[in-house]
Order: sequence, then structure tokens, then C-alpha cells
Amino acid sequence: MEDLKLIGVWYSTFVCRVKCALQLKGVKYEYIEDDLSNKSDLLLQYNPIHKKVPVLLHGGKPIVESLIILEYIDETWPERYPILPKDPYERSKAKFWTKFMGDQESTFWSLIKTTEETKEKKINEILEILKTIEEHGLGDKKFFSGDDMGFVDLAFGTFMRWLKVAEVIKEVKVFETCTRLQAWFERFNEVPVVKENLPSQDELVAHYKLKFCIG
Ligand SMILES: N[C@@H](CCC(=O)N[C@@H](CS)C(=O)NCC(=O)O)C(=O)O
Repeated sequence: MEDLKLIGVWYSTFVCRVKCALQLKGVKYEYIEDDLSNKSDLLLQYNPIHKKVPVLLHGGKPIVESLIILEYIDETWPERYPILPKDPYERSKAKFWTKFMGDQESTFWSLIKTTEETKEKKINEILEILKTIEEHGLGDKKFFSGDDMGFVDLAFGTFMRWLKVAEVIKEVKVFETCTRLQAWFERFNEVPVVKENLPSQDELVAHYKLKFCIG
């Protein structure tokens, strides 16, 4: 087995993308669950700048930031399951969309903390972003990267699971009008590595209700 360790927490979207990527590559690793309310010395030692998970330790060297980790995994084990497209133009598009989605993360996530007064405004704001992603990013493709799940799907799909959780907790429907995005999300959820590496919606709802003292 490679000297490969992943420091994470089970409920993190960022950690789950890395778990999926490692399984797609068929790479064995040791998983170390951290406690973000009492961060381990290991986490503080290997991610002293952001002090966040995921951290991938390869031969004792840390790699941080989930999307950078995905690229690292793809480049280190290129033989199996390409995650990023090889073609430079397609690659630049994949990076553009993950950046675009990443830039909207705080807007997506703020849904879970929104109040009755700001709910409507927030939903419209998120819907506008989702429509843009659907129309210009996904289009009529099966996955963002074509016929198989790739970089953008991993980044956005894991994040959408959490947006769904926010929808359930706030009892709102944000992306029911985005029919192509919904169909893509259903396909994403059916991919075996996704089924095996993402916590269920119910587990996440229970966790975040507790965290935000809801219900
Ligand atoms: N941009 C980072 C985000 C990582 C992140 O926010 N991780 C959260 C868990 S979901 C964390 O470790 N939070 C600890 C903290 O903020 O102190 C990535 O993509 O890896």
C-alpha cells in the first residue's frame, strides 16, 4: 500500500470529493477522521495555514485544498480513470466551471442560515446561479465532462448534495425548475463511487440541524 493518508470529517463536501477521486483511481489509503471542534495536532501540523480538511498526506507530504488535491491525484495516478480532460481547452473549461461554482459557495451555503425575510431573495439569487450553470456549463450533456463523471461533476455534485440538505432543512425548493440539472444530479447519485463515499441526505440533515440548532 502507498504511504497515503486522508485527514477529513465525514460530513464535509470537500473531503467526499477526494474520497471519490481516490476510489476512482483504485488507490488504497488510510482515512483519519478529525474533530473540527478540537482539531488534531496532525491537522494543525499539516495544514497550518487554513487549518481545514481535507489534507492528503502522500509519503508524509501534505497536499491541501480539495480541488488541488483532485488534480494531484489525477496527475499522480494517470493510468486509471482520467478525472480532468487531457485536452488543454477542455481542461481550461473544467477549471473555469469549478472556479465559478467555488466562487458561489458562500451564496449557496447561506441558504441554510437565511431568515424568513431574506429567504425569497436568497432563493432567487441561487436559482439564477444554477440556471447559468445548467445552461452554459451542463447543457444537454450527460455529465459536465461528457459521458462519464469528471472533475466538474465531482466538485459540483458533492456540493449539490449539501445544497439539497439546506433545501430540506429550510423547507424550500430551489432547483426544481432546473430540470436538466436535476436529471444530472440523479445520474451523479447513481454513480457507484458516489453512493459509497457520500453520506446520505438524512444523515447530513440530522447533522446540520444539530449544528445550527434547527428543529
Ligand atoms: N476550500 C477548501 C475548503 C475546506 C473547508 O472549508 N473545510 C472545512 C470542513 S467542510 C473545515 O475544515 N473547516 C474548519 C474550519 O473552518 O475551522 C477546500 O476545498 O478544501
